[in-house]
Amino acid sequence: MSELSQAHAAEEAIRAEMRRRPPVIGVVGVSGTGKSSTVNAMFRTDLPISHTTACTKDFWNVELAVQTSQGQRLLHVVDAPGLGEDVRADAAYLDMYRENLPACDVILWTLAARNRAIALDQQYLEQLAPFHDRIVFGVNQVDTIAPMNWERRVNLPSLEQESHLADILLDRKERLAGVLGVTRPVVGYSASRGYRLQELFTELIGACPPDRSWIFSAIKNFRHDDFAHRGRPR
Ligand SMILES: Nc1nc2c(ncn2[C@@H]2O[C@H](COP(=O)(O)OP(=O)(O)OP(=O)(O)O)[C@@H](O)[C@H]2O)c(=O)[nH]1
Ligand SMILES: [Mg+2]
Repeated sequence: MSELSQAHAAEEAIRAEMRRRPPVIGVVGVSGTGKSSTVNAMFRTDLPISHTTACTKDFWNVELAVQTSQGQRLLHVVDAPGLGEDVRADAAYLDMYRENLPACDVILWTLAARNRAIALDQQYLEQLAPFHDRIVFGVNQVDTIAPMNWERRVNLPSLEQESHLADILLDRKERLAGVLGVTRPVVGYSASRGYRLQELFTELIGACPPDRSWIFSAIKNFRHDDFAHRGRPR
């Protein structure tokens, strides 16, 4: 087979797999850490969020696409209900996680930067062992790190916040690795400020386990905001 026809065959294989089973990113974690806000900030969707009470009650599938000269590249993002909302809801939510996570190639597990008590996350992670190899931890809300003096003009953390963020990331990385038995990527970002979303996206695209990493390679040269929202989430 010539190089050209090999390239055509590879392109056809990508298109067929994109249609059959597009890449899927799941967004999970404790209630209020900003899962829905993160999906909205990255992909300009309008998933419901709440400033006050637990919000997402079901798994929402958001279908995204980017148009290329070779056709469409697809990406599905799944927004999960938050764990820890209520002790009476957790068992059912964990069952929903076990049911839905096998379809996710990569999982973003969100934490809130100011919350240093991660025993809940550790307990849930222990119950979700089959998915550990595909998790990226996102430490969201870095704009709220003390002393909360975000540099608005340049949209960056202040020097004090930057230094505290480094301590936070090191601490969470070590304590999460302690229950996982492996070190997974930990990215600090802010959904509200649109800070380090591209770094987070790049980390997610790179975190797919080997059997499906080729389908993620087909979208790795795009930015998160190249993916336009198509249709209503369901
Ligand atoms: N300051 C700040 N607030 C944020 C950020 N991201 C999310 N929030 C706030 O966090 C709160 C919860 O956001 P949601 O997106 O509803 O959180 P969730 O994880 O989807 O919550 P559940 O659906 O209940 O699991 C809202 O008040 C958001 O505005 C951020 O980067 N910075
Ligand atoms: Mg939500």
